[in-house]
Amino acid sequence: IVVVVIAIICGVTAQNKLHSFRKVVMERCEEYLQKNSHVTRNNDCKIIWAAFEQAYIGKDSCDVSPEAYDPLIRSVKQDAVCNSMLFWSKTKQMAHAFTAKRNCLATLEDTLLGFMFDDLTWCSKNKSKETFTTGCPGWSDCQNNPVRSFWLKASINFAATACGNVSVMLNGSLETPFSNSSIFGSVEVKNLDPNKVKGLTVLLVTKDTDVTTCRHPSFQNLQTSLNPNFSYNCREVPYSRVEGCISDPEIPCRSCLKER
Ligand code: AVW
Repeated sequence: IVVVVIAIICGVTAQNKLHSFRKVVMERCEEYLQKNSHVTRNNDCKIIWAAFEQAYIGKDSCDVSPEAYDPLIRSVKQDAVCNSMLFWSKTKQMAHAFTAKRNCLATLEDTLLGFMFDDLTWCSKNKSKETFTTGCPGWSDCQNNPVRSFWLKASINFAATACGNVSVMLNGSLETPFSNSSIFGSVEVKNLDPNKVKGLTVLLVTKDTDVTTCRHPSFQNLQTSLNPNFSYNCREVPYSRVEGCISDPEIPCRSCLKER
Protein backbone atom coordinates (compact mmCIF):
# COMPACT_ATOMS: atom_id res chain seq x y z
CA ILE A 1 0.00 0.00 0.00
CA VAL A 2 2.81 2.41 0.96
CA VAL A 3 4.52 1.80 -2.39
CA VAL A 4 1.27 2.40 -4.28
CA VAL A 5 0.61 5.66 -2.38
CA ILE A 6 4.16 6.90 -3.05
CA ALA A 7 3.84 5.97 -6.73
CA ILE A 8 0.54 7.88 -6.98
CA ILE A 9 2.01 10.95 -5.24
CA CYS A 10 5.03 10.91 -7.57
CA GLY A 11 2.78 10.56 -10.60
CA VAL A 12 0.57 13.46 -9.51
CA THR A 13 3.62 15.65 -8.75
CA ALA A 14 5.07 14.95 -12.20
CA GLN A 15 1.73 15.77 -13.81
CA ASN A 16 1.52 19.06 -11.89
CA LYS A 17 5.03 20.01 -12.99
CA LEU A 18 4.17 19.33 -16.60
CA HIS A 19 1.00 21.32 -16.28
CA SER A 20 2.65 24.21 -14.49
CA PHE A 21 5.38 24.46 -17.16
CA ARG A 22 2.81 24.30 -19.96
CA LYS A 23 0.71 26.81 -18.03
CA VAL A 24 3.60 29.29 -17.69
CA VAL A 25 4.38 29.05 -21.42
CA MET A 26 0.73 29.33 -22.47
CA GLU A 27 0.09 32.28 -20.15
CA ARG A 28 3.12 34.09 -21.52
CA CYS A 29 1.88 33.41 -25.05
CA GLU A 30 -1.62 34.75 -24.31
CA GLU A 31 -0.22 37.76 -22.44
CA TYR A 32 2.07 38.62 -25.36
CA LEU A 33 -0.73 38.36 -27.90
CA GLN A 34 -2.98 40.49 -25.72
CA LYS A 35 -0.36 43.24 -25.40
CA ASN A 36 0.77 43.09 -29.03
CA SER A 37 -2.49 42.97 -30.95
CA HIS A 38 -0.75 43.35 -34.33
CA VAL A 39 0.88 39.91 -33.73
CA THR A 40 -2.33 38.23 -32.58
CA ARG A 41 -3.55 37.49 -36.08
CA ASN A 42 -2.30 34.10 -37.37
CA ASN A 43 -0.89 32.96 -34.03
CA ASP A 44 -2.46 30.21 -31.97
CA CYS A 45 -0.78 29.41 -28.64
CA LYS A 46 -2.05 25.80 -28.69
CA ILE A 47 -0.55 25.18 -32.13
CA ILE A 48 2.72 26.81 -31.04
CA TRP A 49 2.83 24.65 -27.90
CA ALA A 50 2.26 21.45 -29.91
CA ALA A 51 5.07 22.38 -32.32
CA PHE A 52 7.34 23.17 -29.37
CA GLU A 53 6.66 19.89 -27.57
CA GLN A 54 7.32 17.67 -30.55
CA ALA A 55 10.90 19.00 -30.66
CA TYR A 56 12.05 17.31 -27.45
CA ILE A 57 9.33 15.01 -26.00
CA GLY A 58 10.41 11.35 -25.88
CA LYS A 59 14.00 12.22 -26.75
CA ASP A 60 17.15 11.80 -24.72
CA SER A 61 17.95 15.21 -23.18
CA CYS A 62 21.32 15.29 -24.96
CA ASP A 63 19.87 14.33 -28.33
CA VAL A 64 17.70 17.28 -29.40
CA SER A 65 19.07 19.08 -32.45
CA PRO A 66 18.43 22.75 -33.28
CA GLU A 67 16.56 21.54 -36.41
CA ALA A 68 14.03 19.76 -34.18
CA TYR A 69 12.64 23.25 -33.50
CA ASP A 70 12.04 24.03 -37.20
CA PRO A 71 8.29 23.27 -36.92
CA LEU A 72 8.11 25.56 -33.87
CA ILE A 73 9.78 28.39 -35.79
CA ARG A 74 7.31 27.89 -38.66
CA SER A 75 4.36 27.91 -36.25
CA VAL A 76 5.11 31.45 -35.01
CA LYS A 77 3.96 34.20 -37.37
CA GLN A 78 5.67 37.48 -36.59
CA ASP A 79 7.32 39.89 -39.02
CA ALA A 80 10.70 41.38 -38.21
CA VAL A 81 10.67 45.10 -37.46
CA CYS A 82 13.44 46.57 -39.60
CA ASN A 83 15.98 48.97 -38.06
CA SER A 84 14.98 48.06 -34.52
CA MET A 85 16.58 44.68 -33.89
CA LEU A 86 18.94 44.58 -30.94
CA PHE A 87 21.42 41.78 -30.32
CA TRP A 88 23.23 41.59 -27.01
CA SER A 89 26.17 39.74 -25.52
CA LYS A 90 27.01 39.86 -21.78
CA THR A 91 24.47 42.67 -21.44
CA LYS A 92 21.23 40.67 -21.13
CA GLN A 93 19.82 42.45 -18.09
CA MET A 94 20.58 45.97 -19.36
CA ALA A 95 19.40 45.28 -22.90
CA HIS A 96 16.08 43.95 -21.59
CA ALA A 97 15.65 46.77 -19.07
CA PHE A 98 16.19 49.20 -21.95
CA THR A 99 13.85 47.61 -24.49
CA ALA A 100 11.17 47.22 -21.81
CA LYS A 101 10.99 51.03 -21.75
CA ARG A 102 11.76 51.92 -25.38
CA ASN A 103 10.09 50.72 -28.58
CA CYS A 104 12.97 51.92 -30.77
CA LEU A 105 14.85 48.66 -30.15
CA ALA A 106 13.71 45.07 -29.57
CA THR A 107 15.62 41.90 -28.64
CA LEU A 108 14.84 38.27 -29.46
CA GLU A 109 13.19 38.02 -26.03
CA ASP A 110 10.82 40.83 -27.01
CA THR A 111 9.47 38.68 -29.85
CA LEU A 112 6.72 36.14 -29.15
CA LEU A 113 9.07 33.16 -29.46
CA GLY A 114 11.77 34.55 -27.16
CA PHE A 115 9.24 35.95 -24.69
CA MET A 116 7.57 32.55 -24.23
CA PHE A 117 10.73 30.69 -23.25
CA ASP A 118 13.07 33.27 -21.69
CA ASP A 119 14.80 31.93 -18.55
CA LEU A 120 12.97 28.58 -18.66
CA THR A 121 14.49 25.08 -18.53
CA TRP A 122 12.90 21.97 -19.99
CA CYS A 123 13.74 18.47 -21.14
CA SER A 124 12.22 15.03 -21.55
CA LYS A 125 13.62 11.48 -21.60
CA ASN A 126 13.96 8.71 -24.12
CA LYS A 127 10.46 7.22 -24.69
CA SER A 128 8.88 9.51 -22.06
CA LYS A 129 5.80 11.64 -22.70
CA GLU A 130 6.70 14.05 -19.91
CA THR A 131 8.34 17.45 -19.68
CA PHE A 132 10.79 17.94 -16.80
CA THR A 133 11.99 21.29 -15.50
CA THR A 134 14.63 19.93 -13.12
CA GLY A 135 17.45 17.47 -13.68
CA CYS A 136 17.91 18.76 -17.24
CA PRO A 137 21.40 19.16 -18.71
CA GLY A 138 23.10 22.53 -18.16
CA TRP A 139 24.02 24.76 -21.11
CA SER A 140 27.45 23.18 -21.68
CA ASP A 141 26.83 19.65 -20.29
CA CYS A 142 26.14 18.32 -23.76
CA GLN A 143 25.82 20.07 -27.09
CA ASN A 144 22.37 18.96 -28.23
CA ASN A 145 20.36 19.73 -25.12
CA PRO A 146 16.77 21.01 -25.55
CA VAL A 147 17.40 24.50 -24.15
CA ARG A 148 20.66 25.23 -25.94
CA SER A 149 19.32 23.89 -29.25
CA PHE A 150 16.23 26.06 -28.85
CA TRP A 151 18.24 29.27 -28.30
CA LEU A 152 20.58 28.39 -31.16
CA LYS A 153 17.65 27.93 -33.55
CA ALA A 154 15.82 30.99 -32.23
CA SER A 155 18.98 33.09 -32.60
CA ILE A 156 19.63 31.84 -36.14
CA ASN A 157 16.05 32.73 -37.05
CA PHE A 158 16.16 36.14 -35.35
CA ALA A 159 19.37 37.04 -37.22
CA ALA A 160 18.26 35.57 -40.56
CA THR A 161 15.06 37.62 -40.52
CA ALA A 162 16.80 40.86 -39.44
CA CYS A 163 16.59 43.82 -41.82
CA GLY A 164 17.87 47.37 -42.19
CA ASN A 165 20.32 48.61 -39.61
CA VAL A 166 20.79 46.27 -36.68
CA SER A 167 22.43 47.00 -33.34
CA VAL A 168 24.25 45.06 -30.67
CA MET A 169 24.69 46.09 -27.05
CA LEU A 170 28.11 45.06 -25.76
CA ASN A 171 29.71 45.35 -22.34
CA GLY A 172 32.48 47.95 -22.08
CA SER A 173 33.38 46.76 -18.59
CA LEU A 174 34.83 43.55 -20.03
CA GLU A 175 38.41 43.23 -21.12
CA THR A 176 37.19 41.59 -24.34
CA PRO A 177 33.80 43.03 -25.33
CA PHE A 178 33.31 40.89 -28.45
CA SER A 179 33.83 37.14 -28.55
CA ASN A 180 33.78 35.01 -31.70
CA SER A 181 32.48 32.10 -29.63
CA SER A 182 29.40 33.85 -28.17
CA ILE A 183 26.02 33.22 -29.77
CA PHE A 184 26.18 36.75 -31.12
CA GLY A 185 29.66 36.23 -32.59
CA SER A 186 29.32 32.64 -33.78
CA VAL A 187 25.66 32.44 -34.81
CA GLU A 188 23.95 35.78 -35.23
CA VAL A 189 26.67 37.73 -37.07
CA LYS A 190 26.98 34.86 -39.57
CA ASN A 191 23.28 34.55 -40.24
CA LEU A 192 22.59 38.19 -41.12
CA ASP A 193 21.28 38.29 -44.68
CA PRO A 194 23.21 40.71 -46.94
CA ASN A 195 20.07 41.12 -49.07
CA LYS A 196 18.20 42.59 -46.12
CA VAL A 197 20.72 44.02 -43.66
CA LYS A 198 22.40 47.36 -44.34
CA GLY A 199 24.71 47.65 -41.39
CA LEU A 200 25.61 46.94 -37.79
CA THR A 201 26.01 49.46 -34.99
CA VAL A 202 27.86 48.40 -31.86
CA LEU A 203 26.58 50.14 -28.74
CA LEU A 204 29.49 49.71 -26.36
CA VAL A 205 28.11 50.58 -22.95
CA THR A 206 30.95 51.97 -20.88
CA LYS A 207 31.38 53.24 -17.34
CA ASP A 208 33.69 56.20 -16.61
CA THR A 209 36.30 53.88 -15.13
CA ASP A 210 36.25 51.42 -18.07
CA VAL A 211 39.29 51.24 -20.30
CA THR A 212 37.72 49.28 -23.16
CA THR A 213 36.92 51.41 -26.22
CA CYS A 214 35.68 50.96 -29.80
CA ARG A 215 39.35 50.61 -30.79
CA HIS A 216 39.58 47.27 -28.95
CA PRO A 217 41.22 44.61 -31.21
CA SER A 218 38.26 42.22 -30.75
CA PHE A 219 36.21 44.60 -32.95
CA GLN A 220 38.62 43.82 -35.79
CA ASN A 221 37.48 40.19 -35.45
CA LEU A 222 33.88 41.34 -35.54
CA GLN A 223 34.43 43.37 -38.71
CA THR A 224 36.22 40.43 -40.31
CA SER A 225 33.21 38.15 -39.64
CA LEU A 226 30.78 40.71 -41.08
CA ASN A 227 29.76 40.73 -44.72
CA PRO A 228 31.96 43.38 -46.38
CA ASN A 229 28.88 45.08 -47.86
CA PHE A 230 27.59 45.97 -44.40
CA SER A 231 28.31 49.36 -42.92
CA TYR A 232 29.93 49.17 -39.50
CA ASN A 233 29.72 51.67 -36.65
CA CYS A 234 30.77 51.55 -33.05
CA ARG A 235 29.54 54.01 -30.42
CA GLU A 236 30.73 54.30 -26.86
CA VAL A 237 27.55 54.94 -24.94
CA PRO A 238 27.84 55.97 -21.27
CA TYR A 239 26.36 53.48 -18.83
CA SER A 240 24.92 56.34 -16.76
CA ARG A 241 22.95 57.60 -19.78
CA VAL A 242 21.48 54.16 -20.50
CA GLU A 243 20.52 53.86 -16.81
CA GLY A 244 18.99 57.35 -16.93
CA CYS A 245 16.93 56.36 -19.97
CA ILE A 246 15.77 53.16 -18.24
CA SER A 247 14.42 55.18 -15.30
CA ASP A 248 13.02 58.12 -17.34
CA PRO A 249 10.90 56.99 -20.32
CA GLU A 250 10.47 60.63 -21.44
CA ILE A 251 14.04 60.89 -22.80
CA PRO A 252 13.93 60.25 -26.57
CA CYS A 253 15.60 57.08 -27.79
CA ARG A 254 18.04 58.96 -30.02
CA SER A 255 19.60 60.82 -27.10
CA CYS A 256 19.79 57.62 -25.07
CA LEU A 257 22.08 55.89 -27.53
CA LYS A 258 24.28 58.67 -28.84
CA GLU A 259 28.07 58.75 -28.56
CA ARG A 260 29.66 59.70 -25.26
P1 AVW B 1 25.99 35.75 -23.53
P2 AVW B 1 25.56 35.47 -26.35
N1 AVW B 1 26.77 28.56 -20.14
O1 AVW B 1 25.71 36.90 -22.61
O2 AVW B 1 26.18 36.35 -27.40
C1 AVW B 1 25.53 28.86 -19.72
O3 AVW B 1 27.39 35.22 -23.54
O4 AVW B 1 26.13 34.11 -26.24
O5 AVW B 1 25.59 36.26 -24.99
N2 AVW B 1 24.68 29.63 -20.41
C2 AVW B 1 25.11 30.16 -21.56
C3 AVW B 1 26.38 29.94 -22.07
C4 AVW B 1 27.23 29.09 -21.31
N3 AVW B 1 28.48 28.81 -21.71
N4 AVW B 1 26.51 30.61 -23.23
C5 AVW B 1 25.36 31.23 -23.43
N5 AVW B 1 24.52 30.95 -22.42
C6 AVW B 1 23.15 31.39 -22.30
C7 AVW B 1 20.40 35.49 -28.21
C8 AVW B 1 22.84 32.04 -21.00
O6 AVW B 1 21.46 31.88 -20.77
C9 AVW B 1 20.16 36.99 -28.28
F1 AVW B 1 19.60 37.28 -29.49
C10 AVW B 1 23.18 33.48 -21.25
O7 AVW B 1 22.42 34.37 -20.47
C11 AVW B 1 21.51 37.64 -28.12
O8 AVW B 1 21.79 38.52 -29.20
C12 AVW B 1 22.83 33.63 -22.69
O9 AVW B 1 23.01 32.36 -23.29
C13 AVW B 1 22.50 36.50 -28.07
O10 AVW B 1 21.78 35.29 -28.23
C14 AVW B 1 23.65 34.66 -23.42
O11 AVW B 1 25.01 34.53 -23.22
C15 AVW B 1 23.20 36.45 -26.73
O12 AVW B 1 24.01 35.33 -26.67
